[in-house]
Amino acid sequence: MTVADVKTDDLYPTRVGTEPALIKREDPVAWPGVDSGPIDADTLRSYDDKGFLTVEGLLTPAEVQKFWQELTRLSSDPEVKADERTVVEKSSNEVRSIFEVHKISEEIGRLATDPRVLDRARQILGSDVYVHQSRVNYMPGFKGRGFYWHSDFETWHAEDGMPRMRAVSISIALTDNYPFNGGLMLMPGAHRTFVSCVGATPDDHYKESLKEQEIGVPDQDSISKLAAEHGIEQFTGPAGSALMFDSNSMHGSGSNITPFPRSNIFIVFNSVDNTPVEPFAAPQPRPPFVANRSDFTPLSR
Ligand code: 6CS
Ligand code: FE
Repeated sequence: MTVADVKTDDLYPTRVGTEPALIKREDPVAWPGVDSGPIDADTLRSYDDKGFLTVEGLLTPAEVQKFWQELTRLSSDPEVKADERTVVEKSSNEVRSIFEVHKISEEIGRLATDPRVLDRARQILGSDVYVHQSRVNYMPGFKGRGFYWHSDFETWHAEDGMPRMRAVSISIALTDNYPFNGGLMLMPGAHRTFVSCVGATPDDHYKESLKEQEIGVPDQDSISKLAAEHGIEQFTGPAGSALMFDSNSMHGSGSNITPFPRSNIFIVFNSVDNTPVEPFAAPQPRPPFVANRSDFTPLSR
């Protein structure tokens, strides 16, 4: 990595070098600033340590049913299917994800300001927060393709211009998450290492990366090192449970060949003190439906 390629204010240079690199995280994980909330002290410490936490029964069965019906309505609406914010599976043309879903669906939008969700995000990020990105993932049965190992922050930094690791994602399961139907895998503690990737970002990269990411993907040697040091845990649990994970968690999921879909609602909260600047390693920013670059109004209950 030559010095010329790295922006002076870039703590996490990526996609600019010729060799991968492991860079020590400079940012806190659980940020100071919001002293109370639904997360107890032990759980917050564990989040800081592992980079993720789970919430059993975040949604009631009745709410799961309501959101499952909403997901079914969205995926069968031809207008939604034709929308540029909808990504279909490479192999089956079935709906894979719908982005900016908190704006498309009022029901799902209300989740972003639900105290059970919002207060947890504020507590972790230690500040007011806004939605950086939202999506529903369908991971349909039989043909649902997984997501190879990656750090979300690597993409949000390189392509969306997110300066620091001060964002948190919540993945709310609307179907039962089993080990065998593509449950998300994470490396506990790997969030304290930034894996700098090799390979320049192509123009309009998101059109490919949201189907199958190839640039900004960590090299096998780095993944092996992190897996050896931290191990791998898998998020499983009944519909209604939720996973909250740090923007730099190393995570991935296998494909789903079982008849059981693994569908979730995914909302990314960013601190209002961490709003995007110019991309750190991409020719142009990604479109607003993938990365909010204009509305940083603090969310309130
Ligand atoms: O590129 C992104 O922003 C999305 N890609 C993945 C695989 N996870 C995070 C995020 O939704
Ligand atoms: Fe991800």
